[in-house]
Amino acid sequence: MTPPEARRILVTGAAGQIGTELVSTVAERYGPGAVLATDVRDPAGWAHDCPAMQLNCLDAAAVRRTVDDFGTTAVFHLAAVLSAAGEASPSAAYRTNMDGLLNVLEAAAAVGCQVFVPSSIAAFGPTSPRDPTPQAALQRPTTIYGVTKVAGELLCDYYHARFGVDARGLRFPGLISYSAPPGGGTTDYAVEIFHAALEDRRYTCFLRPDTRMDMMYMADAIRAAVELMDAPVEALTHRNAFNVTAMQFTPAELAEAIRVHVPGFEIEYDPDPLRQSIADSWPDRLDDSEARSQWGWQPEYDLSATVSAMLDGVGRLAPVQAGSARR
Ligand code: AKB
Repeated sequence: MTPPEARRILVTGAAGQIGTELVSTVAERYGPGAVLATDVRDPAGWAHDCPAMQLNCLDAAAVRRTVDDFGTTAVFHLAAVLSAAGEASPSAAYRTNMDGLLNVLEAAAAVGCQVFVPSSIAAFGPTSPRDPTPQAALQRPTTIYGVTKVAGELLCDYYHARFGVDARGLRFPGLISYSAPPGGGTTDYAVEIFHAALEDRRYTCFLRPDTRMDMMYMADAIRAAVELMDAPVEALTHRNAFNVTAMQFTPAELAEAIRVHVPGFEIEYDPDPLRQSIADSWPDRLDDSEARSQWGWQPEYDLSATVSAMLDGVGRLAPVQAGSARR
């Protein structure tokens, strides 16, 4: 394991929902010079205070060169197309999610660095057990995103077995955060609802009120990724695709929890057939006992802590609207 002072962490998809918060966390932990934030988007508008550059993960030579030049010890590979966006263009989603990962794993095999790859509840499908979904369960997802997540899990295992790449990963539930929008997921309602609650005191949800899904607050997700990457290898029976979870709720239950802080908040439902069918195919709750026993995973944010943190964070983004909508 690379000592903390020698870490050189390259993040792909750094301008995205996970990347934005991961970059700040690792820059704070290892120093801004130890982190290189990359994204296919132009870095001009990003809020990072560490070095940042444009990088298209589909450009294998550029990925290899960047990993090499930075002296990378770990890549957090977050560049991906999410579930609903993937259905708009399955072949493009396949290329981004699979070829991008392949290029990162190839570069990691060449330089001998670690790789973190997020998988998802989307790696399961309607034939998987739903509540709880075991660590090892039938995986027959029905979205292109889910297909790439299962294939990505296998590719990471393969690069470890064949080339010794220390590729680790987590199956994340829906992630809730305020620093950057999620963009194109099925669980995005659980982020949008907070902005709507503070701006308009009403929200139209694209899922049915009783759609239960697994969720996690971003601070827990970032901590889980960093802790897994730091876990001593002897403690791990496997490295990749650990189920992790923090809470489960429906849109109706989330609205109720928000109403505690935003009296009069109203929610109505106008289910979108695509996103509803995706949500209906996903687990209600992952069984994360392997993550808990192998590397000590423990979530800190439940529904009520998440709602408080989100209202606080979103309120700080938009102080005028937030102030008028909160008690
Ligand atoms: C999505 O909704 O597509 C993602 C996920 C659950 O992986 N948030």
